[in-house]
Amino acid sequence: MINIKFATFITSAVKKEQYPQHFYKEIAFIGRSNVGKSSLINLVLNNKSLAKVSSTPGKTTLINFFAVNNQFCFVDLPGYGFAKRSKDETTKWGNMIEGYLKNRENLALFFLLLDIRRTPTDDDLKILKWLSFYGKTFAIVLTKVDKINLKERNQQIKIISEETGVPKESLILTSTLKKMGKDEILKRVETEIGDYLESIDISNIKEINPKDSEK
Ligand SMILES: Nc1nc2c(ncn2[C@@H]2O[C@H](COP(=O)(O)OP(=O)(O)O)[C@@H](O)[C@H]2O)c(=O)[nH]1
Ligand SMILES: [Mg+2]
Repeated sequence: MINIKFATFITSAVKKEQYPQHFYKEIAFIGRSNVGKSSLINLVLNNKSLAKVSSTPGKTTLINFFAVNNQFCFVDLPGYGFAKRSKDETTKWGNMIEGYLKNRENLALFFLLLDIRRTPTDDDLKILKWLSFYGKTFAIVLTKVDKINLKERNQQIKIISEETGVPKESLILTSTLKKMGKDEILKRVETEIGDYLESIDISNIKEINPKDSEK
């Protein structure tokens, strides 16, 4: 199992030219605002300061890159679903996400977060369409599982599975409140990039200097 030793903020980006230049495989996270993305990234990385970075005013609408163990990279994509967002902002958001999906060869795995209590929205489904259009590997993570009882949970799992076309048993259940789901997330990451992790000798990898990549 992947052992998280440390994670550091690398840089923020909007377009391709601003993405960090590295060979790290990237694991991207996306979801509606308030779905629990920051909380989940914190749980997985045991690191409270990272989410602080991504909730810094201005940075929530950017793509934020974090190096993990100097082995791979977590990518925090901007949230969506703000009722008040203008058409212009929505277009900008779409271009940013689609641009990342289209252009980033490092992208190894994509986690789409859905609140277990909600039926997936058009925006959620739009992301799924892009993922299959660009042939990207993804997993669906259900958040806030603690908020409903077992019966409701099973009902929601059935609805979400039907709406997304993802088999029930492939949905990853999480609750940051109950510290549930961290191992499942890391296992999924390992399934995807385990061979790559074994192939790199981390003793040779230079420490990332965040200032370098922000130039
Ligand atoms: N009960 C419960 N609350 C959660 C969970 N995950 C996040 N929250 C709460 O949901 C709100 C939004 O979480 P946050 O991580 O900031 O969402 P983000 O906007 O997607 O980054 C916060 O008040 C969190 O405390 C969870 O698993 N269970
Ligand atoms: Mg957040």
